[in-house]
Amino acid sequence: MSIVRKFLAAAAVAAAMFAMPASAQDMKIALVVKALGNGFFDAANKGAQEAAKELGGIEVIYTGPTAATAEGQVEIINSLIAQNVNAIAVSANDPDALVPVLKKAMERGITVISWDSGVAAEGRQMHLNPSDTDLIGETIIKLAADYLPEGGDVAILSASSTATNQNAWIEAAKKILPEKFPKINLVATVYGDDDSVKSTNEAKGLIASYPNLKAIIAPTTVGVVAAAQVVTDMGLIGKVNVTGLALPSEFKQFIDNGSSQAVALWNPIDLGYSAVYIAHQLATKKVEAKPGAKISIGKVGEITLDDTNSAAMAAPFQFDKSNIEEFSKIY
Ligand code: RAM
Repeated sequence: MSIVRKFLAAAAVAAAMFAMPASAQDMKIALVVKALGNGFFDAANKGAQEAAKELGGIEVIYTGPTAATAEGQVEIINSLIAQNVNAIAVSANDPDALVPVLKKAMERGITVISWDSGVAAEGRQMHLNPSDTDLIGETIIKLAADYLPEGGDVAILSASSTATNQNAWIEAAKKILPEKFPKINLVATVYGDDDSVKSTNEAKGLIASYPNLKAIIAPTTVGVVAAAQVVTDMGLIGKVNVTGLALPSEFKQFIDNGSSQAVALWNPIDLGYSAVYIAHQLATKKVEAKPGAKISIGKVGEITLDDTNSAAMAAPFQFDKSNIEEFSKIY
């Protein structure tokens, strides 16, 4: 090949490189969830992919352990660091256990945020709550109290005992109980680990232990389905009302059959969209995570970080017979 030809060939390669599609320079944002196989996180991933498409040049890596454990997440985050991702957005199974590995990620220049279920402040740049913690705490009790005018025994069926989000909501719920809902008697809090089988067994255990139980409050989309199925199967519809936080597409059948009067949730698609949008803003240095910072979340709006570098998205919606059909088609 002549020198001129060689030069022309090299120039063609260089030109082709410049013309390469954005995907060749993709920013990699990992959406690490509590566990795979959870419809709530699948819906969040839908929003995450939407944000990636809208912003362009982003590959979202949707990942998580098979069971909702911190150890599983540590392993995954280590491998994401090795893959050189640009950002990690995690819904944590434990506020503290992930801190060392997330610190390591940040030291390597990886943007780290938590969303849905937070990590301690030293393990992330910011945290996105789906909604105000006190409001969710009050909402889950009110959902039960609204259908118990005479009051009575209720129990909580939670996710894992270390889940930051559920623990914060339960604490908020307990705080307002005596003052706002004096007739509601919280008899127990049990943990189903966002696992259907364990949640089913825990729901059965509550029914066996507390014969006067009037409501099971499950602030987890996995637990609430398990509890409603138990109430249905045991013929307890009308005796034990199941409520909490539920994904309308998974839960519609239990509003329809009367094992639940009403449940609540925020939009999980918007939550996943926001997590990726924020991670991108931080990773591209468009904004710095610090108290008072205003961060755009595209079509969802804007958040302002508080003094713990946290912010909340929007108020939860309530679903009952009047609207669950419509929402079940969306998420
Ligand atoms: C489960 C998870 C998640 C929580 C929802 C309400 O899917 O525990 O973290 O936000 O329920």
